[in-house]
Amino acid sequence: MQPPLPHDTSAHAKAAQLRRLVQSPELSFLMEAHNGLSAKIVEEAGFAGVWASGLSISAALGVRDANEASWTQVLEALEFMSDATRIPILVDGDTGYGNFNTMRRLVRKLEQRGIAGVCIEDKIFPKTNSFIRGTTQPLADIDEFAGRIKAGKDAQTIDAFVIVARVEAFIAGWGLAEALKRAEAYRQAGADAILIHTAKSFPDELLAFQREWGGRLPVVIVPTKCYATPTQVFREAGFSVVIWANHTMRSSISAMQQTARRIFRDQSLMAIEDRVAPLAEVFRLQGAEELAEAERRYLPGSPVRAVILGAARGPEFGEVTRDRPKCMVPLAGEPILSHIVRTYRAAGIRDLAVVRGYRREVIDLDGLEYFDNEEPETTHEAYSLSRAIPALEGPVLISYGDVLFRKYVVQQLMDVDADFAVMIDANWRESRNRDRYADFASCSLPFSRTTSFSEVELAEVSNELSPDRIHGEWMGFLKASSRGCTVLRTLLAEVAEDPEKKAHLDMGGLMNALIARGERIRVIYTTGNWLDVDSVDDLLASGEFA
Ligand code: SPV
Ligand code: MG
Repeated sequence: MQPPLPHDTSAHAKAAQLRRLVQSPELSFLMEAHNGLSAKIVEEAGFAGVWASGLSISAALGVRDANEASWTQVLEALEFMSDATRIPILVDGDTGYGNFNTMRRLVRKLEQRGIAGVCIEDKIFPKTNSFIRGTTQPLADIDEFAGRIKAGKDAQTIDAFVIVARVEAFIAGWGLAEALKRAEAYRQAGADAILIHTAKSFPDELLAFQREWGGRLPVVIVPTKCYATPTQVFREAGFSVVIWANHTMRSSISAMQQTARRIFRDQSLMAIEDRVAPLAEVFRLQGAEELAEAERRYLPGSPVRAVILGAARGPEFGEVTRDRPKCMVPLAGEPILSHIVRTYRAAGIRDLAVVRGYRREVIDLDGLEYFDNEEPETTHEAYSLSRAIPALEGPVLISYGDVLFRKYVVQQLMDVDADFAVMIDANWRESRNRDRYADFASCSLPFSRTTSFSEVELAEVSNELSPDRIHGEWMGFLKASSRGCTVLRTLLAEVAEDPEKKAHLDMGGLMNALIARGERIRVIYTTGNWLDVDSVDDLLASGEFA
């Protein structure tokens, strides 16, 4: 199971988290990443930390793992990775990019970018990857390297920042005694952990080191070549951290090669489209939704969004709605929903979301955002609206997929400065005479020439109000401000969790619940200019709206 992501993403919290991983008696795993995207993918996969691999970062930049990318260029990549994630990053700091002095500066710069720790290896700048002629690579002088470790520890300002000393004795073809001697010197210099590396396909060197080392400091390994060794072997040997060091980079190489070759050969995208991540996934990983919400919050005159409830079948239409929801019933050659969308757009609202339910695949109008109620037959309107909680970042207008209206209705609601507002048709007797279903409204004041300009509030919405309490008919619009949306989201989240409300609460009930919680719903009285398409008669009468 994936552990919850940490809330605190400060450099201090990330360093403390990495320190816990390194020091815990359990075996932990760090997964390689080389840019913001791969780091995010590693985090989403459930890893508790990232290995910012020098090999992978340089490969992604198209250069060799031989310090061809300058350390400030690496720092740039790290900054994106750190910004994209909440889990700690252990950086492959190569040799520390020089001597004790570059190491000091590196540690400071890493801390500033929210990096949790750095691993440096006892080689000489510029270094080469350990798997390229490792035995020909000179090792650093022990005391000089110990000085690099000590300088790094003295430079860190975040107590928990982790410095791992990487011992390359096995890589360079030296034996166990040299590896142990070096590890001990680095421990005395203040290292927080030892990384012992091997280029062999069997973990013998690692296990031998671990036995002799005797747990003087936690030990980190990079079993790239020992891929056939069961992880349980490492766990039982008491290693602290396993680094899977280059596998997002290598998998991306395979995927990119296949895709590029295929498109080159086919001169077409046909065979590839279903094999690559959809664009929507790219946008999700980039956090496009958060930006859209922030725009609503911060841009002046933040655009109003409309959420249209289109989940209902409308059984009163019989055969007409056997294969489509009510909002897709044609009217003057176009679905009702198209007319509604056009009216909203004419009123200046371009950001439109629809909650689909019954036969949802039929609703496919372009340019709309869709949310789905997967249980339309057994749930009611408030639950449908709860499916669109991510869209409820105010100001938002909520309306039905079967209510036609003139654009001035929208404009009036947009102009109201209140957390919640509704339009109430004062001409309610007509509905009552026609004996059709109507949501009647009781308000703080009845409609009159003077009240229509004063602050009237909604008291209750119900189909069963006694006539003496009715002041009008609710027209099916609810406007919520940014704050109103916050309240609404909380209420709707409760609805989604409550089987009774999920099954039975309609929009009228939702508004009554808001009122019961002390929320005030402003009333705007009007007469006519809207139509609830409830029957074939209504459908005929709706011609004038089309
Ligand atoms: C890296 O990932 O860049 C490493 C590990 O340093 S290794 O490639 O195994 O040397
Ligand atoms: Mg490296």
